[in-house]
Formats: sequence, structure tokens, C-alpha cells
Amino acid sequence: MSGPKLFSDKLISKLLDAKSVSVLTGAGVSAESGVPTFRDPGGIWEKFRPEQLANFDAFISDPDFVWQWYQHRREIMRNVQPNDGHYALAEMESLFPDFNLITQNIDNLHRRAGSKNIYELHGNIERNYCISCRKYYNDVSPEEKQALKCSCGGLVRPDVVWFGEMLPYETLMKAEQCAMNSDVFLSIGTSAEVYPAATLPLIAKESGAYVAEINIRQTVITEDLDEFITGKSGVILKRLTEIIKSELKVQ
Ligand code: BV8
Ligand code: ZN
Repeated sequence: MSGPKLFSDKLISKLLDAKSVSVLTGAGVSAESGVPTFRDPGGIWEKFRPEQLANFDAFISDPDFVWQWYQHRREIMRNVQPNDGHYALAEMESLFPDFNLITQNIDNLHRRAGSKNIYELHGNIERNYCISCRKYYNDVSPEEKQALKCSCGGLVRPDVVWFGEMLPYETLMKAEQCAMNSDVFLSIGTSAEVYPAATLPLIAKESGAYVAEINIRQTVITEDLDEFITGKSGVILKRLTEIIKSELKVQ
């Protein structure tokens, strides 16, 4: 397999010896599908600040405005496809004895690419629930411009974690367990600026995992990790799975 050396032989050997591999993904994994990230130039937040939209008070003070922003993002996500990075991560589930995909993304692209074992730390934009009775409304038509009202009269909100809101407890606990038990942990396409998700690569590092980061630029946690791999996640992950598969065939 020719081509430029994208990552170290050490990462390959660590992956081949790994019993447990866990991955944290952020918006950068969906960038090559055409989904705008949050903090890159031209990212979603550029026009708005998180506190203006992705928080409960903004929703209560103007439900239709926040609802329309999510409808706009649902529209974007319905018109894009998973990219090579999503498909490579879906394939990794069958390459390692224990593989866990932890995502901050709410765009449902990992599921659409075939990943099964997904920890959705920040929820999923395809799900909505009533804030009064928690009844779920999951097949909302994109035409709904007004925030939905539940049969009980309550407001229906997207099933995503807003700033200032707790992450789903079970999911976060399991994600922390995965980080602690991983032999290799990959932090992919995330600026590692949002907590508590950003603690996971550091928990993995402290627990003895080999932690590599895949990103087009360094982040606030890069120097704390074992390896930084520069590049687009779609390109890197596709190549990584090709090498792992050819090594496993050899073994
Ligand atoms: C909580 C769902 C409190 C909604 C999201 C100060 C210090 C520490 C914490 C805080 C603080 N001030 C406030 C907080 C808490 C806050 C927080 O962390 N704020 C940050 C901004 C400082 N956290 C919270 O509020 C969390 N809740 O703490 O609760 C609490 C505690 C106890 C009791 C009660 C309450 C909730 C956080 C969840 C917020 N919800 N999303 C929605 O999406 O609408 S966060 C949002 O940011 C998305 O989920 C997104 O995934 C996430 C993180 O962003 P990234 O995914 O990293 O995306 P970003 O654009 O930043 O980066 C993209 C990266 O990809 C870049 O590095 C880029 O270089 C790279 N890239 C681009 N293209 C590619 C690429 N890489 C590879 N290939 C490419 N092609
Ligand atoms: Zn209700």
C-alpha cells in the first residue's frame, strides 16, 4: 500500500493488539458530508452564538425561532449522505473485539452509515419530546414551521442536549467507562471545547490508553495526547481501516 504515511506504525500495532477501542466524534466527522461544523469559519455558530439558540431559555422565550433553526438543520441533514469516515467507523465495529462509538453529533449520520453501538452524548435531531409529559414525536414533517404542541398541551422540543443541560446520565457513564477501559482511544473531528464530552480523551489517556487525535488542525488537547494525525477524517479513517483489514488478513 503506497501513499504518504498518514499515521505511525505504533498506532497500527496498538490497534491490532487492542481488546477495546473507543472513539469520540465531533462535527468535523460530518464536515465532508456538507454538514457545517460549529466553530469552523462558516460554521453554524458563526451567524448565532450557542446561547442564542441551543438553550432552554431561548426555546421558551421564542419556541418558533429555535424550532425553525432545528428544522433548518434537519433539512440540511436529510439532504446529505454519510461520508467515508462514517462508513469506516461503522466497519470498525466488526474489526475489533470491543468497539464503542461515542458521538457529540446529533445528525444521525453514524446510524445511517450502519453503526449500531452508538453513545449519543448530545441526543439526536431526528427525535423530539414533549417538555411536560415526555411523549416522543419522531417523524415531524419538515414543513412544520411552528413549534409543535403535544396532545397534553405541552411544548415539543428537539431531543438534543442544550447548553446548561445535563447529558443523558446512563450514556455519559457508559462513555466514561469506555474511555477508562479502552486500549486505544481516537478523538476525531472535535475541537474538544465542549464539556463534559471533551474530558473523555483525557480520561482515556489517564487510564493508560494510547490516544490519537484526527483533525485538520491541532486542538486544545493535542499536546496532552499520544499522536496527532493531520487530515480529513474521511480520508484518514478510510485508509486506517484498509490497513487494519489487510494486516488482519495477514495474521
Ligand atoms: C453542562 C447539541 C451543566 C445541541 C451541543 C466553561 C468551562 C467548562 C464548561 C463550561 C464552561 N462554560 C459553560 C460550560 C458548560 C458547557 C460547555 O462546555 N461550554 C463550552 C462551549 C465552554 N457545556 C454544557 O453546557 C453541557 N452541559 O455542562 O451542564 C450542568 C452540570 C451539572 C448540572 C446541570 C447542568 C452541554 C453541552 C452540550 C451542548 N450541546 N449540541 C445542538 O447541536 O444544537 S454542543 C455542540 O458542540 C455539538 O454537539 C458539537 O458536536 C459540540 C462540540 O463541537 P464539535 O463537535 O467539536 O464541533 P466544532 O465545530 O467545535 O469542531 C469541529 C472540529 O472538527 C474542529 O476541531 C475542526 O478542526 C475539525 N474538522 C473540521 N473539518 C474536519 C475536521 N476534522 C477532521 N476532518 C474534517 N474534514
Ligand atoms: Zn405532552
